[in-house]
Amino acid sequence: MKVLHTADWHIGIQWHGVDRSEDLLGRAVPDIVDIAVKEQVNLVLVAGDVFERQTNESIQKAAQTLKEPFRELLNAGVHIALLLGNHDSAPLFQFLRGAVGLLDDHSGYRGQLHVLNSAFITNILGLQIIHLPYMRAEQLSKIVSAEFLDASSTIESTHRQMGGILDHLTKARRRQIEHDKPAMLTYHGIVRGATVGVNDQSHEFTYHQDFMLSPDALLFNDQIPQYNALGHIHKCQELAGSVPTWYAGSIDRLNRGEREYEPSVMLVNFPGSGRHVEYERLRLPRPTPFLDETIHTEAELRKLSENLGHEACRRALGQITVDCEQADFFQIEQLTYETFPRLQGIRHAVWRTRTVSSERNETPNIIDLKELRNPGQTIRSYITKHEKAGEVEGLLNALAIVEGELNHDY
Ligand SMILES: [Mn+2]
Repeated sequence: MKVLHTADWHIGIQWHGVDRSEDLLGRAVPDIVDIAVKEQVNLVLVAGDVFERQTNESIQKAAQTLKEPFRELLNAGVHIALLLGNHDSAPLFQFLRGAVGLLDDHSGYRGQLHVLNSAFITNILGLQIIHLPYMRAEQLSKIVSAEFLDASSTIESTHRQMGGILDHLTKARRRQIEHDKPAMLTYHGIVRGATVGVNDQSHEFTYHQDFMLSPDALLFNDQIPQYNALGHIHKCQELAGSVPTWYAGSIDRLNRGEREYEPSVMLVNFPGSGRHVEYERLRLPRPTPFLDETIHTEAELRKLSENLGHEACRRALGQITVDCEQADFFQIEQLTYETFPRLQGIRHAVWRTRTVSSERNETPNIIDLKELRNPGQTIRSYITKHEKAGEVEGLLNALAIVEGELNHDY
């Protein structure tokens, strides 16, 4: 039984207003389908966040567009399992089943599309899969009795309690599997101990707002082939444990902070005999180039374009800082847009460094703040630098709460 574990597709996501469908549906997803077919996997598991946003037209369109790669997999006899992430909705998955033609009894596909939208166990081709979709505090507290929760609790202690409930639920499911047969656990959310940053930048800066699953609630039997397939954190990474435990990470770079990131999928083989799964991290071949360059002259721009090559320039996103005299800027700016067509129309994607000091005196409005790459980090460093020592902690806590409200799930 061979599984391709992927997660966090975020179909429908934009970068500063630029639609990323060409990157995700035009390259990353077809590349994943190719790998799945070539490697003859039995199951493609998307461990949550297939879609970026719920209930809007572009997402319905995305679901329509997903039907082609999904049909290709199902026709090739590959099963697909979609775990519900915090960005997904069960009706949308159902819509996708309709788009693919699975609501019709005579679809003729050799594979099946499985929607994993509750905390249960599903058996696919003999593999026991414990699935835990992303659960909000309200959903978790419905599962257990209210007296389990301390009404006077702070956000932090509530998160701790929610984490405890989640651990409890996960361990209860774990007890229900047949312990002499291979098993996989898939969860969309944070496992304590996972890291969230590439370089010094975090991917999803509200992680600390969320509750976490404890690593000891995961599968751990090293005498039976077991694997923990995680989603939600955009960075592909292995967690410590007695059985392989991986976040597959996102399938493309989503912002400039991820420009060094290598989007990947996991290939996991549950052998018919033996005690361990075999697994391999496969890097996706065509990640989107993200720029973060400073240039001074047209010659430097030409050299950069030569080094990257035409195709990479055509696809590139990111930012070009131009450090030049005002008189030269217009010309360089035009050439930059010609070289990197996707940067056109994006505020500050191409900008002249010397204009910063004058702009800084303007009162920032909320639109400017939202367009900052990482407003939370900007405000956080401002507080740390400029506020009195005794007030810093309180302000940082307040900021964390505001961030949680503004960016509830990203
Ligand atoms: Mn997520």
